[in-house]
Amino acid sequence: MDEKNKNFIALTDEYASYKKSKVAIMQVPYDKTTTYIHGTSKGPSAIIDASRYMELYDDELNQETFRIGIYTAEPLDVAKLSSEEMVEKVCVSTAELLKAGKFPVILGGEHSVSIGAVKAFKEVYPNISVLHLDAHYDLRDEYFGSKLNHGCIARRISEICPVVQVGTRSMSKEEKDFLASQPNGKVKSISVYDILDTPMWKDKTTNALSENVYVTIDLDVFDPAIVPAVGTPEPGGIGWYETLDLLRDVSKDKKIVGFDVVELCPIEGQITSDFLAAKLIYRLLGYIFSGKK
Ligand SMILES: [Mn+2]
Repeated sequence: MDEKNKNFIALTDEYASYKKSKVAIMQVPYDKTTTYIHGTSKGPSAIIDASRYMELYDDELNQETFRIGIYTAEPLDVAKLSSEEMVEKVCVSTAELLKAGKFPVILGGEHSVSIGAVKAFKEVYPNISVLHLDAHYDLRDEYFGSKLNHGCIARRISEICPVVQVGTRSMSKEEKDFLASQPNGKVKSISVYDILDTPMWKDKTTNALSENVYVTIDLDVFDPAIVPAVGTPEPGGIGWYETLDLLRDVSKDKKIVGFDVVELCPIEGQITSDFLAAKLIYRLLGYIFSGKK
C-alpha cells in the first residue's frame, strides 16, 4: 500500500480526482467545546487511516461503490478558529461543493460542524429535514457559555429546519421541557425506549422526514460496546445492523443529499470504532448510490 495516499479507501486518481468524483469528503478536525474527553480533532484522520484497509467491494450490495468517484479534500484548517468562524467556514466549503454538483460527506470533529453544513444545505434544499442519530438530545439553548457547544447542535439545527432524532437516551430537564413545549414543533425524538417499544420505529422515523434529507451521525448513538471511542459514551445504544436497516430504508424512501459522521475520539491501539466509522460511510454511500455510476 502507498503510505502517502491519504484518500478515503486509498483510492487512486482514477477514482479520487475532484473532477471525476461524485462524492467529496471534507474533514473538519475541530475540537473546542467537547465537555468530557477531548480528542475528536483526531477523528477524521483516524477514519481515513482505517478506510485504507477496507475492502473496496461491498458484499451486502454486491457492488463496487467507489466507481462513483470519491474525492478526499485536505483537512480544513480550523484548529485556531472560534466556533462561529468554524461554522462559517464549514458552511462556505459545503456550499462550494454543492455548487459544483458534489455530494458532501463531512467528517468531524465535534458535532458543532454539522450546524455549518446544514446552513449550506438549507440554501440549496429549502424543504430539507435532518435525521439526527445520537445518544444525546443536544437541545440545550446554551452550554458552557456557548450557543454553538456540541450539546446545542440539535437546538440550532431546529432553528434552520425540522429534526428527527433517533437513539437518544440522555437528557437534561431543560431539554425535556423544551421537547414537551413544542409537540407539533420542529424536533421529533425516537429514543431508545421508543425503539424497544415500537416495532415500527423505522417507519415512524422515515415518515417524519421530508423528501430531501441530511443525515448527521454522532457515533455515540451506537452501543459503546461496539463504538467505545467517543467523548461521551452512553450505555445501551443501537447496534450495527439496526442502524444499517434504518439508513437503508431512509435511502430508499427519501433523497439523502449529504451526511456527516462526527465525534469519533480515537483510542490509541483500539481501532474498532475507526473502522466501523469508515465502513458505515462506505455502506451509506452504497445505499445512496446503489446501482448508479
Ligand atoms: Mn452525542
